[in-house]
Amino acid sequence: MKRRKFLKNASLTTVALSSAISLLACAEEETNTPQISATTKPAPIAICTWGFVNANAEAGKALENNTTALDAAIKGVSTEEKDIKNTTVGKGATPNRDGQVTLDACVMDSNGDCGSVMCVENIVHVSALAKKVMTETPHVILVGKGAEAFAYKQGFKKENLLTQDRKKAWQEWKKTSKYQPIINIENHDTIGLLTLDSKGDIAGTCTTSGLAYKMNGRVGDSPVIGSGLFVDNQVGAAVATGMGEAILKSVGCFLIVELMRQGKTPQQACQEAINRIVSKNSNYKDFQAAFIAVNKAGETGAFCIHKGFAYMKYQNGKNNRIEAEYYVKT
Ligand code: SD4
Repeated sequence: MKRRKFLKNASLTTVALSSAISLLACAEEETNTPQISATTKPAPIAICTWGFVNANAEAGKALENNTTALDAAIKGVSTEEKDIKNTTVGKGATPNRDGQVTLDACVMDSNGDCGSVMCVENIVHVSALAKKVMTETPHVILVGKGAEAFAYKQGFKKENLLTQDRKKAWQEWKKTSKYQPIINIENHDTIGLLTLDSKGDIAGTCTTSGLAYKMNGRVGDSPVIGSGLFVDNQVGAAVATGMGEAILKSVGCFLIVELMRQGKTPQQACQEAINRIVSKNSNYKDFQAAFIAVNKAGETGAFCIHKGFAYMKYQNGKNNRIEAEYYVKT
């Protein structure tokens, strides 16, 4: 009797379990099903933060020559990394409060693989270095001296990143040493670049020196996967610029991709992520934060806290500057 009851219960449990499993499978299938279906494959697209005309055109042209999404993105941002006039990226960037230029970067590709380097000195092309972390190590993140040593092993050149101009500005800053860990309209230029290639695959990269005169060791959102950059090839991608601490706290780029998965347009998703930052930071009027995004169908969008942020969009041989919508209307 007991055995029969046990068997009956066991088979009921099996039925219940298998229906629970199939329900779970359905739910999983639902969340994994991309909501964005491109009816016709979009022409390759490159978008980047701020008005980096040349960087974005480089990426866009590379895509038109069938370069993969990630390599095109890295090619684009390398233009800014080597440009000493850009004081927030690569060579010629503003140092930390101790006079050292330390760089952060990350990459993410259409397979969902990613690499990141943080607080690296003496290496110009940290976006390419982040790709090497992704392809040549079993890891995702390398920091500081370890990342630098790895760079030399990979054939990267040692270069002094601190220009005379930035050294002078730092010495001037030291006279008052006013620590203003705030990113506003004047002091940022981080380049985040997203690409959709001729096969329809999506990738992105983000590269920066972060906050001017930051504390030694400070790392912002830019090299943090999910915060500064996120790519899901089924859905789309997002990249951030602005006040890293606020962006980190909201894991903004992951949020945007998940919102697009649920059916929001890139524009709506970027706006929602900024709303989230605004609602959680009572000092939002003091800093800038901005996101740009692209989805699988080739739609793009951007949103920021304050007026003054624009992004570049390259498609079909045209490289357009698009002013982003913003939250603070006063
Ligand atoms: C950071 N988000 O380190 C970066 C800075 C930035 O334009 O985007 N500047 O916080």
